[in-house]
Amino acid sequence: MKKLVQSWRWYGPNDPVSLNDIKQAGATGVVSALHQIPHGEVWTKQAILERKEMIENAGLEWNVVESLPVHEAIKTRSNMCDSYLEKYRKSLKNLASCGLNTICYNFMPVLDWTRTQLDMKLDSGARSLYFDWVNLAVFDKYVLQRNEAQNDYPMNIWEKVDKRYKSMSAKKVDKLTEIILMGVPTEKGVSLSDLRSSIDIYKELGRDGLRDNLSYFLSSIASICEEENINLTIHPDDPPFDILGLPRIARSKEDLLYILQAVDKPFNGICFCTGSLGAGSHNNLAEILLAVKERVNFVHLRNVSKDLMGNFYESEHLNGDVNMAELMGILVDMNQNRSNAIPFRPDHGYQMLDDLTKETNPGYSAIGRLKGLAELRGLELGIIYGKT
Ligand code: DNO
Repeated sequence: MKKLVQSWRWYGPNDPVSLNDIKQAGATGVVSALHQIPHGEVWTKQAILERKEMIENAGLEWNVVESLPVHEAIKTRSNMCDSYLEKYRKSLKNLASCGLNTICYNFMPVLDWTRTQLDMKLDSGARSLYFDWVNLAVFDKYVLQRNEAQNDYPMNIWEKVDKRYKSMSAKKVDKLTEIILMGVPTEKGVSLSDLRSSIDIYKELGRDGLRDNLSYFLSSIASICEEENINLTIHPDDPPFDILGLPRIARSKEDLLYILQAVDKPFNGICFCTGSLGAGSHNNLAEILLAVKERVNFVHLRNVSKDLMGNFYESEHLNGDVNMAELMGILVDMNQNRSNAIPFRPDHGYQMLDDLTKETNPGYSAIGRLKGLAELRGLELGIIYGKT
């Protein structure tokens, strides 16, 4: 039976995890992006080929682009939208001409994935990423000082929020702020004032406006994607909720189906991220995967453990609220009907063993992901064995 393509995210030549490490971990595919190019600017063929050659010289294949970022002007459809769309189309064309056809993006307003702690210590001594609603509300009320914050959390949270804030040193509040405003590690984060003005813009736009802008984006790139045989995959919102007054439109089965139908063409696909969707108790992952499976062209496998308040930490790949064996069973079946095997990557991993003493990108140290990949690979093999 056909196997999924084991892949690994590589942030490029400055990533502390080397291409050789990736090879030793057993991945064959590399998921990478040109983080050095400012969001929205054209990825030239030369820059793409340079990265491609680096990866191929290590005996690996650049199989997925994650991400080709969508500029805020496109998300908000502001003045410069059409010129950024033109640039996006050029980048897509250049990528396709270099043989890169699976391209991931997200449509999250301003902030990409959001956590409130990057080094939560587990009993074993390993460290993981954590999202805590009380800390988010501390930031929202006391740092961002957003008026509407009061209405956006359950009433009974505020006593805890005030207490938590009072117990925090200024240094801790600064750290929390830095973590929330952090984007992709190799790119610069968002400033508080940018976040404030963006919140106003998105308030005006609302969820429906954002959905319209996503449809406009997809329609504007449809012909180039079709001509160039590109599979575009939207990454779900992480976490799958509106946060800080910013609307989010890729949080659930309904959202994903809406996106697929908005421009109902095969190029318009999904990056199925089990950790992002799994952080919402409103999501039944197997049901979602079965509903959108024809259009899933890239997969992130990660687990989460939620508590009753909806706080969650990123747990071991096979251990947590996400039933990984069930999902892997569906993926194995899906993969058999594809002409090209579906790529997956272990999305994040614990910081553990020797990586605890190293400078690593949060979620992207080597050993935790190596463990995740090994477990997932074994799970897939076991499922395949059971079917044959
Ligand atoms: C976090 C990642 C995201 C993802 C983007 C895709 O670890 O899963 O940053 O790459 O949202 O556009």
